[in-house]
Amino acid sequence: MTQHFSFDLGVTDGGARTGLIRTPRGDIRTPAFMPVGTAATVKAMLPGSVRATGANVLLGNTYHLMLRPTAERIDRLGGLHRFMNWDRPILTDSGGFQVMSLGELRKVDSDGVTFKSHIDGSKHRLTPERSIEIQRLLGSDIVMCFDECPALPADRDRIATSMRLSMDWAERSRAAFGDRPGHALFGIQQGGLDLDLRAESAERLRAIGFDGYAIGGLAVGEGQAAMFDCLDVAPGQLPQDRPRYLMGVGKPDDIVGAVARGVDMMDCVLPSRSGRTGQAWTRRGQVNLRNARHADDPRPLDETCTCPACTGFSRAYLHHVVRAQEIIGSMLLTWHNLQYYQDLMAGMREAIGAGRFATWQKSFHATRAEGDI
Ligand code: PRF
Ligand code: ZN
Repeated sequence: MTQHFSFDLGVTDGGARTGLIRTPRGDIRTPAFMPVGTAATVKAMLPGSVRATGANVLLGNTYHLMLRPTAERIDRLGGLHRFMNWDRPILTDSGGFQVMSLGELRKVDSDGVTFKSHIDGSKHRLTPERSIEIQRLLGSDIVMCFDECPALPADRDRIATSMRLSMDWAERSRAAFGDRPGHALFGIQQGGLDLDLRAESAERLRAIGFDGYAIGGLAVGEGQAAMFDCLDVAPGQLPQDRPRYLMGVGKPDDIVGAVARGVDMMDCVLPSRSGRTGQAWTRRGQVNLRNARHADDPRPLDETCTCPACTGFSRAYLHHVVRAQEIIGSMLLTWHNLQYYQDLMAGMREAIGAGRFATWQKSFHATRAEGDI
């Protein structure tokens, strides 16, 4: 196994690309979807089950883990991989975005962010240096720069100032990270929907130099059309030979559109979170299992899916356990949704590799119905 972090670009088909990220903890085939394990768990899933869906990298969160159980405690217990029993790569977000969502509870200055814990109201501070230190204590394989992500819509001045602050913080993140063979540091492009600001941000990041480049500041309320317009340009502003990671995206059709535009990695709480509310994503579209029309339906949720929910249970059973708020309802639907997302990524990797991504994309859209199916 390699002791270094590397990225090999594979096949390019239109804008879409396949690739291979190598890390000492295992390989990540791209395009990759990262299930979210915010609090050292992918909720309702055992690590082995997450692995069984085909996931080879998870996302963890600086913000949540620093508050509870704290980075120092996880370090004393042997690091996040051992703590949560996941031995493959973990990417950690830096906390900037999660702190931003606190609204009233936070205050930004040029050095960092002071905020109150959503758990007990206690006061905390994150700076680029502290965020990088926490991610090192966690044992993260892919560390994210500390950034600020403004909510959209926002005026251009506000977005420009925020982006320049994030670029200063990217420089400080790079210096704090130092040289750690086998571990990677990713920069995060900001700039809202303004392509000139995106270009300026990309230039700053390229000058600093990172192992990978994230596209931040999207999927924050601008809508899919505006996000795609930005993604028609933003990935091309980043280095061709490094992984590109679109943060916090998205619905299946967002993911397909992002891959078509040259994105290699994505993460989203959607498959796991919506699984816990009875929402399922299938090849034919979205299914709300709370709906009474499933009560007598003996068919599987998705007849082509290999997950335990689809091979062992009927829609009627899933409807029942969701309605009765049984824990197994969350377990089965989370598993199914994560399986669907991983199968989606595998299907895209195969199609891109075979040079038939455009055809694949047409059939993806043709098979799906809008709304609840
Ligand atoms: N920055 C960071 N994490 C993020 C984002 C960002 O802009 C987003 C935006 N969709 C999700 N997660 N650090
Ligand atoms: Zn399934």
